[in-house]
Amino acid sequence: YLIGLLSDEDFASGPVTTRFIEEHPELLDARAERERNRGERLTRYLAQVTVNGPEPTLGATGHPPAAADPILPTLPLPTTPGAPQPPPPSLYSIYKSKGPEAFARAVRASKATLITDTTTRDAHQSLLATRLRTRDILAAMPAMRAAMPNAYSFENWGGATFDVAMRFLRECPWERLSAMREAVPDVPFQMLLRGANGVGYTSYPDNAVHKFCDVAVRSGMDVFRVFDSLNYLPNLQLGMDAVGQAGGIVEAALCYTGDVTNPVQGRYDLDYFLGLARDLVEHGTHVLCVKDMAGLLRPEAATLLIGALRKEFPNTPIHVHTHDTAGTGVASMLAASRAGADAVDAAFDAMSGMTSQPSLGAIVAGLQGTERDTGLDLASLAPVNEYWEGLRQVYAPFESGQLSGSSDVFIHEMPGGQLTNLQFQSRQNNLADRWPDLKRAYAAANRILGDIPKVTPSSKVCGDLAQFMITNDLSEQEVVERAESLSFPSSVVEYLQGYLGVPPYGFPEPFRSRVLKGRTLPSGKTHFEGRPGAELEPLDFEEVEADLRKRFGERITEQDVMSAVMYPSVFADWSDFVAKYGDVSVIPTRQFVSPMRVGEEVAFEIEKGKTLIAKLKFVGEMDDSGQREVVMELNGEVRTARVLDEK
Ligand code: 3PY
Ligand code: ZN
Repeated sequence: YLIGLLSDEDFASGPVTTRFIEEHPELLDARAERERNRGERLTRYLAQVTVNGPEPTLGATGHPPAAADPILPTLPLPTTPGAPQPPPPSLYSIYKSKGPEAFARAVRASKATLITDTTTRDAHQSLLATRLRTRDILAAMPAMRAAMPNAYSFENWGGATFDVAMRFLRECPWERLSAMREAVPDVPFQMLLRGANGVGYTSYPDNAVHKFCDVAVRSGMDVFRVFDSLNYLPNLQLGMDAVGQAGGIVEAALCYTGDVTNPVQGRYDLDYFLGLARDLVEHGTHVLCVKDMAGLLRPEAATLLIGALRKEFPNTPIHVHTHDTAGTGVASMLAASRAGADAVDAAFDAMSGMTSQPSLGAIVAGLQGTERDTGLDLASLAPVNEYWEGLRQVYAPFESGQLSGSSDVFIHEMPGGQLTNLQFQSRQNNLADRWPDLKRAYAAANRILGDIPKVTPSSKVCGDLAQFMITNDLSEQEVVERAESLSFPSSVVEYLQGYLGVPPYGFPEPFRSRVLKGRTLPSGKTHFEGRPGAELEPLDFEEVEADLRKRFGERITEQDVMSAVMYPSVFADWSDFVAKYGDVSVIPTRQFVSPMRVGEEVAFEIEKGKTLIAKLKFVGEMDDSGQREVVMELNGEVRTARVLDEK
């Protein structure tokens, strides 16, 4: 209670005497009451999971999490006397003291190939349906910091993590960001920003994207990888401007698709990518990223593309991102490094491979002793990797079931995250036998849509069309011929209406005209002419905040406002959940995803220095109203909850 009291405003600003406590016993009571309440709500959650399992939307399969806890990695921090020191100054301190341009110069000047570790964003998004929880990420952070003090960055936020945190994990994405920042005060953090789509799936008003970036920078984000799912320049420019004006490091990305060494029908050839890169550099990107979201950048293609970019942009840092879907990732990143890339993405070995990023250890070993040596030490990376190895087994309920790499990605071109997600969904819906058909339909859907880069959200359009074709047993030819009479998924119609922008080689005709026949936008036009976000009214954030306060109380923060702007109904649903169960992010993952057994005990910190120990004592028979009595001991006190058995 005393720790809590110290943060009480009256107490902190007033004269510090023990009489204060005597004079305000109600403060102690109020705090005790709040804690009791918090314990009560968390017990209710544990009881609910014990009777009904985790929320069905969490998507946990029947695979039980491993019984053993992962071994916490401990490595001496650079601040520990005698610990190995990174070569000063760190990239983070350069950025903070001299700005993004100085950061870019330092990256360009580095002989070492720099590494971005993606374990805490894209790797788990691709392998574990984005389900890594904050507490497990935080447990690795100090050791990651010690093992990789001169990383280009830790990619740990944005992309799907924002949505999934609230929607499924019932956590606050912003609290995750500040907690990570506190744990790692000196390595750049990186996020994935979907350009004009922010961290969502559709265009937001311009001021929403600007404000989001501003709040993100102030909350601890540094490098923003900005992409657009159609490589549509106006969308990209909006995201770049938003990051730049917020003071972040702009890393504009060209989304790689096709095969630059063997362009089909003259599309996605070297001229296309160089042209786009020129536009991004002219628009002032600090760093140029080649974003190979599906793992299509073969080693020869990396040599050609990165070599050409290096030659044309000698002063701009180049950062390469890939997925290891077919198993070519390490070879491609080594080729990219040789061709002049300054930084490449990798994931800790245990969280690498297949649809994730290539293995960090393999890349480090591959460059060891060369003039582009990463400077990372395999022995220091090992304890962190062991942690991820152990932890991944706790997340067994979220594995996609994929056992190996698969080179048919060069045919269907599905991005890493989507591939595992669709495979997972096929299994959940008992459609595993249709999975090969779905992949073929995806390739056909891409041709129908005009052969587009496929990444969130254009990849969803392609996936929705493929599923529509499978469900309705439609061939590629039938989809085009019968386009006027079919009721397509809304994402397909909206894509054709220009909601995502304009694809690189234009919209497919006559398919588009057929689908749009007789349809109009709210504006009365058949489709958007340019950047769709340009037609959206600016948001009034004060109004949004006032509305949220009315609905959810006074605790609404600036960050909450941005969460609600990005995902209004997800935010509302999450707030209702928190009101009912409290902050479940403190519960260890095993008990979060799987029922406790009678006699099992779990301990967790609800705040620094305050631990709760919950023990399951008894689960009763179902009564006439379908409820079960669940008896728990909470720090020795008996608590009883009645839970409706929904199974
Ligand atoms: C995302 O948008 O979340 C992606 O990971 C795209 O590659
Ligand atoms: Zn990716």
